[in-house]
Amino acid sequence: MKIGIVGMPLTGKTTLFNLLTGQHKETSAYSSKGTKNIGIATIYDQRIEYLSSLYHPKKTTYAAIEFVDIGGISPELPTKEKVEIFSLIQDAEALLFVIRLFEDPAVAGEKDPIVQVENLRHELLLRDLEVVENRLERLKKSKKKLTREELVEMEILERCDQGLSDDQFLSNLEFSEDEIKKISGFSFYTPKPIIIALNLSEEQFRTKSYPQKEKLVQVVRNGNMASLSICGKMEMEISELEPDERQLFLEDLGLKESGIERLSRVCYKHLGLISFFTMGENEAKAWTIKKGTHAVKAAGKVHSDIERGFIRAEIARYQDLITLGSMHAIKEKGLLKIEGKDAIIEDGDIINFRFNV
Ligand SMILES: Nc1nc2c(ncn2[C@@H]2O[C@H](COP(=O)(O)OP(=O)(O)OP(=O)(O)O)[C@@H](O)[C@H]2O)c(=O)[nH]1
Ligand SMILES: [Mg+2]
Repeated sequence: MKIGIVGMPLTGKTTLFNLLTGQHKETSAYSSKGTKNIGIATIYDQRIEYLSSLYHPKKTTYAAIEFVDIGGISPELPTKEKVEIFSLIQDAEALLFVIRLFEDPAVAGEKDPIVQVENLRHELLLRDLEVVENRLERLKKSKKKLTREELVEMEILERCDQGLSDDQFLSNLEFSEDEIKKISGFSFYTPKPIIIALNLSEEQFRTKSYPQKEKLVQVVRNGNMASLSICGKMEMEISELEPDERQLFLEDLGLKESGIERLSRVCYKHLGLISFFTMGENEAKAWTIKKGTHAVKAAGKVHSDIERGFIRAEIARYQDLITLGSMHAIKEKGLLKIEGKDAIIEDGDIINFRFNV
């Protein structure tokens, strides 16, 4: 799973990227333009920690999301540069908008959060519109008679064109699964799910009050987005503390976890992702799948051989393990489920796949 970090210049994108991935890329009060940073963020999960404490495997592996941090997008940039910057996140499955609310006279940049969101939306929309119109023009000008396939494509693109021209994201339009497949090759930006990180000052974070709050709630709701508040500066300070100091600091703020842990979890959830776990002497591991995935496909995540030679999945519920304390007890109580290929995997399932190749 890959998420692109998008925002206008100097909103705190690279700062957040560093916090998410544990890297130390340069941040500055001057715009970074065309840089691209790639890194992996761990999805912290108490459950895998518990599994690990129970069985002491040699290795514990958390679920992970890849983040790509790109240069700021400002309306003044030449179109060619904007296209180049966006192309760095063309293959991302979702977008994280970093919207700045903190004020800092030393750091230039757009202050109005609604203007920032609208700007980003507008740029994404334009990118898709350009692609749609170019393709439509080529089809219409074609000297050859259009094939049936091309006629179908044209009809879908006409609807895209209409929607985008009406300021609608493609995610807001209705397409059948088949139609989505037909246009997936264009790698459009506006069907991607969006998560908004509101980068607040410490004061705004503590008081939960900041400019345009109600309007932002509305924008998030209307666009089917997810949003959360964070404070980049404070997160930096938190990340530099020792673990027990960190806990005290968070408790003082009335929080259970850091904003970065929250952010990675919100992304996970908004994308409809869940985790299942595998346990062995060597490794306790969290695997990421979409909600609704069948057992045999989940097996394929672990190894293609296991998918191919799938016999059955032995599934324990995480909650039963918490209650009963061991896999042995779960078996004794008859709570270990034996499932076939089509079983739907639930969040927190602990799975042992039986296979034969
Ligand atoms: N006061 C304050 N400053 C911040 C915060 N987050 C980032 N900054 C500062 O803002 C400046 C820009 O931060 P970056 O993380 O580089 O921002 P960016 O969005 O990656 O910038 P570009 O890539 O140039 O568009 C730096 O000087 C940061 O120290 C914050 O939450 N509060
Ligand atoms: Mg940056």
